[in-house]
Amino acid sequence: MVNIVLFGPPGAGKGTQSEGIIKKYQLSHISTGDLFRKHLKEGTALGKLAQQYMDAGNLVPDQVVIDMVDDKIKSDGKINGYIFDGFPRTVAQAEALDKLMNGKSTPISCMIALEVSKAELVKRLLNRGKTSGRVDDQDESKIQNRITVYENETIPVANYYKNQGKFNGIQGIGEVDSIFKNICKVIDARL
Ligand code: B4P
Repeated sequence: MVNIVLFGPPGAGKGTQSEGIIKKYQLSHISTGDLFRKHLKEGTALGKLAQQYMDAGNLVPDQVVIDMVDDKIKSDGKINGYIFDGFPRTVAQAEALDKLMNGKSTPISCMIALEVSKAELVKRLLNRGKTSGRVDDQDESKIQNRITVYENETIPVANYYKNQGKFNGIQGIGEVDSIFKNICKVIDARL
């Protein structure tokens, strides 16, 4: 069992790289962003609550995110492991995840952090905004806010995993396939 936290700023390529990782290692994918967008599409109360935060580029409150992940994990059967994509985004979420996974005797194996410059992030997200229909990708000031929120609230999560000796930084600029190969090297070393 291998449990991976895929980390990085908005637009770093977490969703993009998750696709290849899930296929290769047959892992269960938990993307909190995707889960919220599914709730939004289905018009659930959780979706409506999350929308106001997401559209502005702010984080959804911790307890809401933690409860949603908790529910998802409890409903899973036997699996090879998890890839957590876009979660945890705060130290409180990281602590809750540790509690959850340690309680199942399947701790987090490693964090893989995609490193991408701000200019490249803004370029990618504005470009995705042309076709994604995502409100948070269409306005540069919202994108800047997401990056600021990342710097203030999410970067401390990297230090949390550094202190546990689980942090692995990967250059996130370049061909998707070559970034994927570097990610696989980190995962293979943990299998
Ligand atoms: P997320 O859905 O997690 O999304 P993201 O940060 O926008 O993007 P990601 O890094 O996955 O980028 P992608 O691969 O798509 O979050 C959205 C919102 O949900 C948050 O702002 C927040 O409000 C809420 N939320 C989610 N989780 C939460 C949590 N735990 N706590 C609180 N709130 C939470 O890549 C982006 C673009 O780059 C794509 O167009 C892609 O094609 C392109 N790209 C990828 N790799 C590339 C490469 N190597 N070269 C060139 N382009 C590349």
